[in-house]
Amino acid sequence: MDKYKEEAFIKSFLTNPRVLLCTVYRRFRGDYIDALGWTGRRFSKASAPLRVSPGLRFIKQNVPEVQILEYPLWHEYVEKLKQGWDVVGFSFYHNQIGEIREMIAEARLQGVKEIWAGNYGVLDYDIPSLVDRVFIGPAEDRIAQVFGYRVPEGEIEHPVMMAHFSYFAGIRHLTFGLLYTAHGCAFKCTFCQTPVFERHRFTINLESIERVLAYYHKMGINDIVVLDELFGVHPKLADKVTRLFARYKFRWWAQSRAALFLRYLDTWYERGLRLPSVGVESMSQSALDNVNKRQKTEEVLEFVRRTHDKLGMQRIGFSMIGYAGMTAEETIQDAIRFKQVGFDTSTVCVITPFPQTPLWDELSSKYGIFDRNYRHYRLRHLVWRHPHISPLQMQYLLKTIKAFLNRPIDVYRKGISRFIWGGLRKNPRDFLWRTFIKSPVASMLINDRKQVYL
Ligand code: B12
Ligand code: SF4
Repeated sequence: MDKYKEEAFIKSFLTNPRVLLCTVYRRFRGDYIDALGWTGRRFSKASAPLRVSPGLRFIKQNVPEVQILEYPLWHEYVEKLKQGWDVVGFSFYHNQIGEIREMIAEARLQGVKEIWAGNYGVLDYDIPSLVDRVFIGPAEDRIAQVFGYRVPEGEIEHPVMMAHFSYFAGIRHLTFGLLYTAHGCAFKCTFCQTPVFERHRFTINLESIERVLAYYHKMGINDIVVLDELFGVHPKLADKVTRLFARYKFRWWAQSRAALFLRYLDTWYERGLRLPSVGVESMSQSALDNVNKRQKTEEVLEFVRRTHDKLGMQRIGFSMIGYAGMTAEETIQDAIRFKQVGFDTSTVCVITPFPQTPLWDELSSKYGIFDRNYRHYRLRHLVWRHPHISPLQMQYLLKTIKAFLNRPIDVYRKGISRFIWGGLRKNPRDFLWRTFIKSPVASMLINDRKQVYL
C-alpha cells in the first residue's frame, strides 16, 4: 500500500461503511460455474469448476476495505448478512439475474439500506429499478472513492486467482493460474456487450502481474489461462507478459483474433502458447459482415494452416449458429465448412441478443424477442423469432452440430496426437514431468478458494 493510500485508509477508518460484495449463490455444494460449459461436454468429462470471482478478487486486491463472498450456499449468504452491512453489492451475469433478485429481496428483508450491482448483468434494463447504485465497467476506482482514495485506471493491481481442471471423473489434474491483462476492446461486433460495458481501454499494472506470475510459479502451477477477450491488442504489454511466461516455462491459453495470432504466432509459440482460441463465428463472409466481425474467413484458414505443425498445440475455434439470414440447411452447411477448417476442438453456441447491444436493437425491432427467461441467456437457446428456424429446431440443430463437430474419436485422437504426442516429441522429459507429476501434485495442494492478496 503506498503512503497516500495508507494515510487515507487510517483517516477514514472510523467512518468507513461496511461493504460486502457477493456473487450469485450456489444451489448445492458442488454447484459452480463450469468454465468449460461451452464445449460439447458430452464427448468428454473434462471440467473446470470456477470457484473464484475474478471481478470481486480484483476489487478486493485494490480496495481491501471491502469484504467479498464468492459463490456461497444460500444459508452461508443469509448468515453473512446477519453480520450487519451498510452496503451489499452483487456481481452477476445476465443468466443469473433470477437468483440475484432473490438475494436482493433477502438483503432488503434484513434491513440492508444500500444495494449495489456490478458486472455484465447490470446492462439488463430492469436492474436500475432493483438496486440503489449500478456500476458499469471496472469499479475499483469508484469503490475506492467511497473510502476516500483513488485507484487510477493504469494502476489497477492484479489479484491471485486460480481454477482447478479435471480431464475426467472430477479428479483434479491441474490448476490454472488465471490472468487478465487489459480492459476494453476497439472492435464493435453487434452481438457483444464489451464495447458498451467497457468504455475505456487500459492495461493492468505490470508489476502486479509479475508478482502474481511469480506466485503461480512458486505454487507449482504450469498452465496459465489468459482471460482477455483479445490478447495481443496491446503489443508492448503482451511482449512483456509473454517473456514472463517464457521465463517461468508456463504453457498458456489465450483467446484472440485470428489476425493477431498470426502476427505473433512464432514468438508466442516459442514462449509457451499451446491453447490458442479464435472467435471464428461463421465461415460465411456475409454472416461475419452482418455482425460487423471485421474478420476475413481467409485469416482463419491461414491461422489453422500455419499452426498445423506446431507440436503440442491444441487449436480451439468458437462458432455461432442462428444467423437471421440462414435457414436450417444453410446453418448445417456452415457447420460443415467450419469443421473442414480443422480446429482440434470446435465449439458452437446459439446467437443470443444481450441488452444494450446493436444486435438486441436489431432483433427486437425486426423480429421480436419473446423469451425473457434469464436462464436462457447462456448461448444455448433461441430467444427471438427467427424467420426460418423455430426454438425447438434450434435445440436440435445445436445438439446435432455439437456432436458432429466433436466426435469423441476425433477429439481423443487429436488430443492425444497433437497435445500429448506433440509435447512428447518436443521435449519428452520436461513434458512428462510437468504434465503427469508436477501439475497433479501441485494441484492437490492448492486451495483455489483461499484469498491471497500480494
Ligand atoms: C472469463 C469469462 C468467463 C469465465 C469466468 C466468468 C466469471 N465467473 O467471472 C467463464 C468461462 C466461466 C465464462 C462463462 C460465461 N460467460 Co463469460 N466472459 C469472461 C470474460 C472473457 C472475462 C471476464 C473477466 O474475468 N474479466 C476480468 C474482471 C476483472 O472483470 P469483470 O468481471 O468485468 O469485473 C469488473 C467489473 O465488472 C466490476 N464488477 C464486477 N463485479 C462487481 C460487483 C459489484 C458489486 C461492483 C460494484 C462492481 C463489480 O468491477 C470488476 C473489476 O474491475 C468476459 C469478457 C470480458 N471482456 O470481460 C466474458 C463475458 C462476461 N461472458 C459472457 C458470456 C455470454 C458467458 C456465458 C453465458 C457463456 C456460455 N456459453 O455459457 C457463460 C456464463 C457463465 C455463468 N454465469 O454461468 C459475455 C457476457 C455475459 C452476460 N452479459 O451476462 C462476456 C461479456 C463475453 C462477450 N463478449 O460476450 N465467462
Ligand atoms: S466479440 Fe471480441 S472482438 Fe468483438 S467486440 Fe466483443 S470483445 Fe471485441
